[in-house]
Amino acid sequence: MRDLKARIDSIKGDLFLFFRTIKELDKPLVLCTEVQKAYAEFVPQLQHHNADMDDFIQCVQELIVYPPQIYCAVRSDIGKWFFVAFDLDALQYTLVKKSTFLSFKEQLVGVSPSGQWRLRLDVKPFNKDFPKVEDKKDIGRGIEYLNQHLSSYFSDHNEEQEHLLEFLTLHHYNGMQLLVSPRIENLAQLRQAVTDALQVLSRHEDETEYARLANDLHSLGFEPGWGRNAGIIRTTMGLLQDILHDPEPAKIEAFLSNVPMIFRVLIVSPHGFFGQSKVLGYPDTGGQVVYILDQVRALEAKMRENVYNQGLEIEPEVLVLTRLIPEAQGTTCDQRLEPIWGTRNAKILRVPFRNDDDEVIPHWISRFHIWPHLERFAFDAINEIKSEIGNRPDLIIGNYSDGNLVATLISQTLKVTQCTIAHALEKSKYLYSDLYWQDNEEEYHFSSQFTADLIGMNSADFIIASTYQEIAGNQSSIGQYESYKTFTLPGLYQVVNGIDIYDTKFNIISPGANADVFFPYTHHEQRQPILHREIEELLYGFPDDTSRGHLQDQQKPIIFSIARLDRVKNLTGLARWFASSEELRRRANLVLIAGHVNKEYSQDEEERAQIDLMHEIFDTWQLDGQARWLGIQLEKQMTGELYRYIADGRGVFVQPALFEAFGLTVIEAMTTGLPVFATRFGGPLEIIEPGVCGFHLDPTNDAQSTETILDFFQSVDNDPEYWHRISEQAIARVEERYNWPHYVNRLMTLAKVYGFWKHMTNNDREEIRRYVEMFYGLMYRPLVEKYVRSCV
Ligand code: UDP
Ligand code: LCN
Repeated sequence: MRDLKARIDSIKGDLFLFFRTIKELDKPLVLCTEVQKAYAEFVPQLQHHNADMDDFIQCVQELIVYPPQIYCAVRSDIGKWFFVAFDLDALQYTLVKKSTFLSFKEQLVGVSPSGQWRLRLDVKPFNKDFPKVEDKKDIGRGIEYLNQHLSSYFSDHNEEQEHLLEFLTLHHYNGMQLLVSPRIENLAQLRQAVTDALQVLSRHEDETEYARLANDLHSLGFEPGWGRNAGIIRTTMGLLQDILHDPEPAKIEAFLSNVPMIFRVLIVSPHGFFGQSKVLGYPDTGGQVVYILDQVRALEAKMRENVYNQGLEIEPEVLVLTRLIPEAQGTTCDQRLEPIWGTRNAKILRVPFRNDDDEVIPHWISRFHIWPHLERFAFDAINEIKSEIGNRPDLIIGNYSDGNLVATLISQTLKVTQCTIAHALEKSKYLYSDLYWQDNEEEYHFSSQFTADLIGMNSADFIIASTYQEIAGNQSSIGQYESYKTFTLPGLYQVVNGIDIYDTKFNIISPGANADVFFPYTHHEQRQPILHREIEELLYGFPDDTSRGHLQDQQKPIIFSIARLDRVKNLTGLARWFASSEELRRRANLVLIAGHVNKEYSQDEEERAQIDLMHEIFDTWQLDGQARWLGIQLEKQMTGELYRYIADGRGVFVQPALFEAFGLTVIEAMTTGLPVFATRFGGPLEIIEPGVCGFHLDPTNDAQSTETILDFFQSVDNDPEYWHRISEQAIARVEERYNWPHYVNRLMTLAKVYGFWKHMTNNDREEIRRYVEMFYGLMYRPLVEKYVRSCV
């Protein structure tokens, strides 16, 4: 605090001068971009340029201006915030508590800052004894800190090693004891048994099969699961011996990774049309579905490999739980069970939503409106899950706000390790969706969603993020999770500490693209020329009920984009950039795959508004000869070959979203070799190294976005190799960083390490569990009940 004060004191004079100009803006809420703009105009008035002042202004996130007071939210570093109240009359300032700042801010929606009782959520006290990441650069590498923590735990406490023994005797599969028999009752016995077992193993070649060793190991107290041959068993037992004597962090992780504990995984993703065909591009059905299906394939393969190496004859099971929709619109979403292609045993299990009269709800419900159905869905699903896999799962992975809430309810009921994946947190997608929640309640129900998010993230044993920015943003912008740290839903509750992004539960593992579908355009032997005629028909055909525009000049390269047609994806923005640049229209054609061309086919309000807008742009700018809009659902193989076909013609891919949480299309396009231009707001900022393997766009700046794309085409004119250089680097970048085998390797390790950690800290977690449960019962449930009543 003293440091902060000293910092402010050193710039106090200039700061008060600057705030006078802010006051003249006559706006109660001044956003950081506006602060910076006002500051740039103000700087020439300063007698001396003040670098400390520049730094301070850079950190200002927002100003709440009710003269003579200005309250200021300052993000001094990633995840580090403080709040200051300035009095322009008294020329004084004070550092204020978060809750004071939030209450002051609530004036913006007409709530008086004082004289009212407020409900405040604060999870900080519950987490004070748990390890934290220390350095901002390590945010998202929670497991490394946890391993260190476990290491010092084991070194200092015999008692904790007893936990390890207890943990090793816990593992069973369908009644079969694994790893350590309960006959080994204490640590001394375990240590001796390990030494004896290693002695036995030393007499065998690495390749000696487990069956030949089973009797000897059994007589020492060891059960199946240590490995399929002497070499693997020796490694795993050696790791255990090391841990019992000198528990180094890396060895703890390596040992736990070998423990057979995950045979059944439940993945939860309730909303949308979750299917394998004819669903992508619907309002709620995009990357999350693609991600989960690719994840399942890679996960099952990894689990099978693990089980094989552990010497066990167990068939791993993966179940994706989603909603059954009787009005399935030609998809398989009305089927209870659907095997997942490319797996041996993984399935989609669909459970319907039911109303209070126990009737199945037949129609699709947007993800923004499904909140009242989730509790019933979770408890109905528990029985169905048990009947499918005959037991409780060993790991539950929730996806998106709704899936994470359901995963919380199921995990807490069945007492299973819970992993949370957000995919996208809507709070950062929709500016000030927290403060103005009441204005958007009917359309979006953000109050339920953000409450569910807080419950999900605080219940999770570990959280997987796709990028660093998803958790913590960067030096100048806030992370998606970070935005849940301190905020207010005026009239409902204030969040003083909602989540700590330095928590060790955060881990970054980026997804990849399915390598069988998305591979470089140069891999000719793998390509499918058989699809080219259909692709040409798609690209150069005539308009009909599902398409608009007919490309006149087929020689031009294609500027391509594919996305759900929602406002934030901003495909209408891309159409506008293209339309308004004569030069771009002269050089390239535009092809968009998005939503529906015929509004009658859409049930989603936001999509319908975008359809109207897209037609308006086509009409106003007379785009039909140079742009083509396809409102179709493509099979994945076709999408992969389409990207490559466009790369053959030296086209490019543009992802123009106002915000993109991660951006699978960016990965897909890059891996096929298309130069990519993608939004700088969100995941693509991290995926793309600008000028090396692609380019960033500022979607709020039409002129600059058009310019960036145009510059590229001009550079290619000057040096045709330029396209190839970017293309090669894009392929290399994805190969190196975004792949599923790496992903599932890490996921399995996390599941085991955090599963073990959960076992160790079960009692200590009880308090936060109860707190979150209370929040669920007293906040979330009444919220959704109110919503149900308002619909009646
Ligand atoms: N997609 C598709 N057809 C469409 C729109 C999207 O096949 O009409 C696919 C796209 O190829 C990608 C996914 O859906 O695999 C979209 O993922 P992304 O992460 O880009 O965005 P999201 O829809 O998840 O926000
Ligand atoms: C949801 C999103 O909005 C995308 O940014 C992600 O790529 C996708 O999910 C998969 O995680």
